[in-house]
Amino acid sequence: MATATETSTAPPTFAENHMNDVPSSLPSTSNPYQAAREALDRDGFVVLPASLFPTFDLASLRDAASTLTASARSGKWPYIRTLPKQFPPWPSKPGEHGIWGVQHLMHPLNPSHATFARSYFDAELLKYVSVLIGCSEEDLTMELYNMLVRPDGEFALRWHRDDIPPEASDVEELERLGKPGFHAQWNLALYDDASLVVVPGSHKRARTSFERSADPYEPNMPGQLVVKLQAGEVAFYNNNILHRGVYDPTKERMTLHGSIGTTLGSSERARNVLQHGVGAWAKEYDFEDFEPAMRERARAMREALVEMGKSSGEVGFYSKDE
Ligand SMILES: O=C(O)CCC(=O)C(=O)O
Repeated sequence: MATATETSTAPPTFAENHMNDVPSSLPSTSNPYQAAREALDRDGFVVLPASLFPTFDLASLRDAASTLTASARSGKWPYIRTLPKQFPPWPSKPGEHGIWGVQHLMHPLNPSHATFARSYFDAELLKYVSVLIGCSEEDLTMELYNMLVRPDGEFALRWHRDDIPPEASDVEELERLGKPGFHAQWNLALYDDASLVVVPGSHKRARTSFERSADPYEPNMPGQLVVKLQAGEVAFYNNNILHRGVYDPTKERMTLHGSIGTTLGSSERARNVLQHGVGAWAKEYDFEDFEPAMRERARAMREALVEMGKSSGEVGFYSKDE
């Protein structure tokens, strides 16, 4: 029989070892995918520890991200988000104010496209994505993979919901929020990152009168929470949660910003995805240099994106910039 001393010196169990990996927002259930979904449904965001994604190769991702960011800042990589513009379309040159994002990480013209694609089509990530969307892995659609970087000067994003304009009435907001999102969106931090600010729970309700009349850059929205990510952590968030970005131009930021959809909702997602221009190159992408299982997954998801492009016609831009 074990004595008290023996018990206290026994090696920690797996659960004890990983207790601090799990952010407090994750409910205690034995199924981690379901736990993530419950937290996302409840709070509108969920942070997953780096330990859940052992195949993410942070060193290679940082290398690839630094090279592409340098190319974007110098005007060589044309797919960028420029200051002071919050929404697409963005110009292809940084101009005098510089950039805050790099678009199309998986574009075949990027010499490191496969490094980024390996993290986007990662088997474990796709399992989370399919549970969070509520579809099977066969129904997943390739969407966007971009990167949010340290802005070249002072910059912040206004409070917004990605897919609901600020002019929407309470009724319109609630109607849209009541519909399924048909995609999952995430930030994967390559360096510690505290730029995303959310109002937890706001993905399930219309804006309060305070939120509605607040300054677009209100620094203290009631209930706001800064989503703090350590390098390697992944935050999934509902793109219609009330959120903004607050950036520190002196601190390195390279956060991969991805979304994956489902064939069950391609018409709803078409404008959101295609306005970023991914349709122009995705059909040329062959994934030849991938290992076979990943190649098959990537091809199927790419085909679903190409189909979405064919059936949606001209989608235009949903530009909320003044
Ligand atoms: O910087 C971030 O993490 C937020 C980005 C964002 O809100 C957006 O692109 O709409």
